[in-house]
Amino acid sequence: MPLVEINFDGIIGPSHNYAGLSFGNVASMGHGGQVSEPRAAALQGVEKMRSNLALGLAQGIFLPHPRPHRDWLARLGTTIEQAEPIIAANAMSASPMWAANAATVSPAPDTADSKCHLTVANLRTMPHRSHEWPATLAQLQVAFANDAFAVHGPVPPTFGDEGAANHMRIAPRHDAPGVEILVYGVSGGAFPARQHVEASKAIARMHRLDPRRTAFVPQSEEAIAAGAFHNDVVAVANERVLFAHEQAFADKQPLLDMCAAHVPVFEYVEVAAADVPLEDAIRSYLFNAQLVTPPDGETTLIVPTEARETASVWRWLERHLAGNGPIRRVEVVDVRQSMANGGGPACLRLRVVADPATVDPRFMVDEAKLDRVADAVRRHWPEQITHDELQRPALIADVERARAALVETLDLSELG
Ligand code: SUG
Repeated sequence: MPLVEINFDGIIGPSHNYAGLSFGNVASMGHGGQVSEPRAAALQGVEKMRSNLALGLAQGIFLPHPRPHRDWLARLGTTIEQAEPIIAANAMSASPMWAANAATVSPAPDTADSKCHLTVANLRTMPHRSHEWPATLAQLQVAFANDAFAVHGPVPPTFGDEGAANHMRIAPRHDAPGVEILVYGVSGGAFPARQHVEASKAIARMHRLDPRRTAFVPQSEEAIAAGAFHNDVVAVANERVLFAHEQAFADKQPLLDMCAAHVPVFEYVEVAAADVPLEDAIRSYLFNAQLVTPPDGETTLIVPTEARETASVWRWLERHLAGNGPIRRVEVVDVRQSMANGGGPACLRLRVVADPATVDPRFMVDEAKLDRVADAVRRHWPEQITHDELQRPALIADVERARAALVETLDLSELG
């Protein structure tokens, strides 16, 4: 079976809430304290996966992590009942839903040993995300236990690594060698730079990438300052196409030259700030879209509803579709619950180029399995969570029971 791109979506967990935990993420900061809807959120995620299946794409899943994170609380010498509210919120976050931050993935055609390499992200910049990696690593080790993969532990926490949200790849096709692009932030602005170049370089070495086909590219300061806390808020790539905002990178020319040199069919699609201001791009998450190649070969951009509601963005997309640009189709998905925490369609998925037969089948989904996931969500996910009830014993019991039901449904008890 040939290598294909599989999108692994993080199932949105039963503790999904708005605690305003991510400094520099304008949606998280703006929605802190609001009432969340975990059930609706998870069903929106399931619907997104269904529309990907309908396009003919291969689809996988990752489990929500156990919440509250009792081990982390114990290492802080406290419990969910006794912790200060901010510590409790950090232990209750459903942030593993954003699977683009789970790991950095280098497909087999790019690596010296022809294995697909995955490095779990340490996510050390934000406290609520810094404790994700052990449970993520445990899932990666089960899902990708086959010899076709090499799964690595995190880069030491001295250097921040936020996974595939800062990684792109340009290749003639998914199954051909390509240029790997590792984007990093330079600190000094008002908001933290979450991806450090030292971490990106460590990953390139661990993944045995060819230095001639590896680019280390700084994010522009204005992008971070405007709220692009990850590169995937201002740029996305798929096969031969790089789609980015004019202000995404500090200096784009060396990157464009490297892509053109190694991938002659490379195409760069830039959105000018004069057409779509950076603020509109970030509010609408135009670039936090899934750019995919369905079996019919028509490059498709899967955008959130917010993109249709932002006049400058929708105008740009309509004009591009009417012209002869490389993006041939736009699909709109509703992931509003995740968007309010700064997570669009692309944040919710990790791309892995692999032969689906080499992946543990419990992590792959079809319509029937998604029906079972949706059923568990409808039966067990809380309808709403208010910010002041994150330590309420009945809610905590519901959240733990809900995840246990899903784990059983998916037959993944070793990750219980
Ligand atoms: O790390 N939001 C996430 C959103 C991650 C989006 N991922 C990508 N761009 N790939 C973050 O900032 C908000 C949690 C809260 O406020 O409760 C949060 O963690």
